[in-house]
Amino acid sequence: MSYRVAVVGATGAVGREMMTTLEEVNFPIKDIYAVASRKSVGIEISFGNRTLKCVDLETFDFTKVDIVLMSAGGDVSKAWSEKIGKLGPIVIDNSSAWRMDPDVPLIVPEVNPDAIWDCKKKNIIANPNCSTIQMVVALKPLHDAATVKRVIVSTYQATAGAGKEGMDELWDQTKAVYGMGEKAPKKFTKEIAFNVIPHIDVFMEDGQTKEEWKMKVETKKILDPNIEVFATCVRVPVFVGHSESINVEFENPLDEDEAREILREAPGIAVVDKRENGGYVTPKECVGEFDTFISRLRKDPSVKNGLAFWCVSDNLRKGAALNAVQIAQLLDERGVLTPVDA
Ligand code: 11C
Repeated sequence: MSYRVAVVGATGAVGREMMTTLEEVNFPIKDIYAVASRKSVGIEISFGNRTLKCVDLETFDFTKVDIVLMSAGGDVSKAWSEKIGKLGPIVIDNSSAWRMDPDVPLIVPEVNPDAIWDCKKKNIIANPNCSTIQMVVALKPLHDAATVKRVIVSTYQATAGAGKEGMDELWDQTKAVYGMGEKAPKKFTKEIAFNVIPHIDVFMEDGQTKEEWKMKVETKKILDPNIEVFATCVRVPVFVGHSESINVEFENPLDEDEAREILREAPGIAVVDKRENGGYVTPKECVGEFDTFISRLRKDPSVKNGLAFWCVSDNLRKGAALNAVQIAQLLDERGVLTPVDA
């Protein structure tokens, strides 16, 4: 029982993680193709102990695959995903192009797996924004226990969220301090090395940024439209791993010890919360991990039924590639797709 898979955008930071993750979770693969834009044709990509050569998106025959993992940006996805879906395969798209389309499910497998069947409308499934994914993984079991009313979140987002160019800019500017690199900002609006920037994605009319808006509307679509979310999204000089400080107001009382136990039992979550020096997780420690880590869980006495916690996750893994691969696993588990050799 196996599937034919294409990764579109295979040379990018997330595309490469998709390859690594498919291999690590031992996804049942019959054939795998690395697909990219024409300028990347021939570039070699590792898949386990094999080396794949990138093939051209423009000429690739999508009828020969069952699943397409797409991480090539919103414009490429808008131009290609619907066309590919009409040819038969299911596209799992990592961009923001389709997330708010009512005919496209937006899925985090630990949170709303039953939405998977809605993919039949367009043969597209949207992968949420990285900062939303880790937050809803943490909120879901707490929402089931005490009904989340309102969330105030401040993010500390790694440069990997802006792709390889974002990480390169942090590296170059760090070296520039020692006279060995380029200092002028290119990808970010201000210097990111030894700095923080309270701005991710474009500004909207009401003063929030699109990243902040995404955290609100995506949480409503994935978890519950009644939840109010107010976000402040900040870029920090970290290579990989997004952190979030989250304050939650619940409808019903939820004791902090009970919440800790609920989170310990929940899928995709690891609680590291020792209330001592170093008894919490930082982004450096979450790199390459599959779990979303919860630390610093405590009562927020400033509101009725309030809790606060620290949430860290690898934005290239659970925030992107891993969640996409878990959606592919869900397609398999729920029998949405027929394996080629069934
Ligand atoms: C960042 N969260 O850290 C963004 C990257 O909508 O998929 C992902 C943007 C998206 O810059």
